[in-house]
Amino acid sequence: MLAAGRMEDEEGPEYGKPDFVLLDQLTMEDFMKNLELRFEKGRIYTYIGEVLVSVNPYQELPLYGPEAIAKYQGRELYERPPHLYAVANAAYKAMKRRSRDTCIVISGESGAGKTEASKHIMQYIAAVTNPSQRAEVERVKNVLLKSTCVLEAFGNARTNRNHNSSRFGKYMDINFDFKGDPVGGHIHSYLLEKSRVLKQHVGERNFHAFYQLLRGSEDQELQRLHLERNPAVYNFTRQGAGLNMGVHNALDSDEKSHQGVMEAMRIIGFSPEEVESIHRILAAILHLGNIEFVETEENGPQKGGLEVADEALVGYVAKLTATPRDLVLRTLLARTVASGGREVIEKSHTVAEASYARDACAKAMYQRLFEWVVNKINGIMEPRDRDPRYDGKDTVIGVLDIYGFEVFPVNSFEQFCINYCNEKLQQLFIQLILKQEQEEYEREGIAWQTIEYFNNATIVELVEQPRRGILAVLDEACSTAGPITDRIFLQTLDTHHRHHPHYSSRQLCPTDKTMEFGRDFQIKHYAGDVTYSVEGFIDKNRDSLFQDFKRLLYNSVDPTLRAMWPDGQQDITEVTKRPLTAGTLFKNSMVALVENLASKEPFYVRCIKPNEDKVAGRLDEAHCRHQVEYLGLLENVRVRRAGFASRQPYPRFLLRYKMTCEYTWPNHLLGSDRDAVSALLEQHGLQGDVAFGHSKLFIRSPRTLVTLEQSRARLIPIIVLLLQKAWRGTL
Ligand code: AOV
Ligand code: MG
Repeated sequence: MLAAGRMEDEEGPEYGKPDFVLLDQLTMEDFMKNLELRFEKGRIYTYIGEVLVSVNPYQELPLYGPEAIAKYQGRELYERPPHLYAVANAAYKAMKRRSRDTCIVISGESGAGKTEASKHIMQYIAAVTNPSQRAEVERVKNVLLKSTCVLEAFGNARTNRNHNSSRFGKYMDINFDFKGDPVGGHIHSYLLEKSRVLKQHVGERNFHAFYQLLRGSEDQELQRLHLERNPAVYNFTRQGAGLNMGVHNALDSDEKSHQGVMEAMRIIGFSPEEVESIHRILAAILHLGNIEFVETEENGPQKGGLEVADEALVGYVAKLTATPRDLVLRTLLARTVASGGREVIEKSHTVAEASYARDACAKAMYQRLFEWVVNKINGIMEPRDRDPRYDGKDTVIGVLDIYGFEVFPVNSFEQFCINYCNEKLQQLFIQLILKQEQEEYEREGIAWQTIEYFNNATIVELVEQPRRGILAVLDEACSTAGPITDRIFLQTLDTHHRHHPHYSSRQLCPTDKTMEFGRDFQIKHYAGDVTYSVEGFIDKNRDSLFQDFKRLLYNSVDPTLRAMWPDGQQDITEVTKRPLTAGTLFKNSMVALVENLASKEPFYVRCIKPNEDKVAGRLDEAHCRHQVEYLGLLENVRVRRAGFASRQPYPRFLLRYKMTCEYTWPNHLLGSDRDAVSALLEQHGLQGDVAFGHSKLFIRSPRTLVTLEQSRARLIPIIVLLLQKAWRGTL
């Protein structure tokens, strides 16, 4: 078990190296030994330069809270033991000092601790800002903090990999004014895994919000919604009915969370009517899920041989969505189609079509609800009451917490998108940390030996390449008129990628029995091999919903629900343009995300999952080694070691340390800043640890910086005293 002791300021040798760069020898064995040693001692954080490696402890450690925050506030990265707070602080300082947008990119596989990390970062930022207690800033901070709880309720679910797994990607910008206080924010959400609304794997649950509503509502409220408390009553929640949230903290039951979410929504600024609408929509989705269709003998003009097994449910859906009952029934049983010109005819569904349409509607209702919640929060967080003198000069810290790489026994379109997203982020990491680093040495004229690393660009290409990439082939299949099967889609993929080193299928590799013929393809991802079942790919990519449902919900008298369906205004005869597919929309949003992140100064948190069983304090060596390998952490250290831990432009270096040297204080009279820096380092005996670039000083070991920092800290009180005396004229 972990020694959950108090956080120490010192990082003695018994805790291993706080930075992997400081390892005596850089082998995988040494890396793992250091990681394990630190983990055993409750040191879950370790640096690689400015990158933070974090191992999920699966238990509460006394590392967080106001006391710990105070220790990191305003400090330099190396002054305190490695911590998320130090990274948050570094990102904040970089933004404030240099007026540069920064971002914190948190990556790692499902359950590695990304979401928890993002919450600690937000808490740090909230704690260290707004010392003057401005009301507007407090309001924004409250919304920022509380939004997490609401989004988790609607966007997280229990999976077999993580009991509180994010089923959407989240990138949150926090806007800061010229004083460095948060004045607003914006959340971008990425592809919610909405298929979960319909179906969950054994041991998994639907989104938390459903169980919270059922288990946490008062009896009266449930009666109003025509709901029963037991989730086993509903098709959509039956699968996970016996399961609790299962989150780390045992107190976090659905019931308690419900109260927390209600409170958070109130604080954020959701009106009671809006909260009521949200609950009605959730309830309507649950009822919709229980509606079943049966064929009838009689062939009435309206029903066309189809009817709903339990008509009371139709009444509930109509009441909860504030739409006419007859119309709900008609929309469930038939659809209108344009038959040339402005003519429309009504076409009855078969049982299969009606069930399909019902499911598509349930998924879409949930997705629109989720997006509406995100937009509502964004509206409230939009920066307002800006000082006109500084308007438009906000700087931003972005925090990225996205769904981690995941593999399940059966993987579908959603896993494909999630894992593609992780490939993109890994690529960005390579570009920013490895490539950029090497390029800088070249630019500055510093001798450099290139380091080999696995570049996953080829896998990203396999997915997103125009025309031949998997997404393009999928789109092509979706736009083909007439019946196109998942099997044909797979065959086309095989034709295009039969020689691709990262693609295979059973047809191409008949000896591989892990894949099923005509059903699966496999991608060798940077983080491991994943077999995807093509079943449902085309359908999920097309993501269509009959216009009748959109129109029905747009015509609701509930203003909140109506606002979620603006496209319901269109008439069936006007709906001709094919909308972008889910895959293409996702790809576009990923490209934009990566561009956005690349334009900011990045800070990285690399999360590691210690074991597959969510057990506290147990680190499985092989499991972690695999992650260290695919995350490219050893290469990261190598680049850092071959290179230099820190680099600073000469003027900035002088500004900070000139007081520590008689030749440079208060101003140097030497030829150039570079000469002055050289004299300063010589006086400290540190010249052996640095290299002089064209414009920057490159410092090999963090110890050099620590020595300089300590020397500076010793001198500051003396200098302050001298200055005070000078002002008083007593000197
Ligand atoms: P994830 O965000 O990386 O997975 P989470 O942040 O949800 O993973 O972490 C999973 C669980 O691990 C949490 O619910 C906690 O129980 C525990 N945990 C994580 N970090 C800590 C910590 N610092 N201290 C204590 N417990 C922790 V996913 O969202 O599935 O990719 O899609
Ligand atoms: Mg998460």
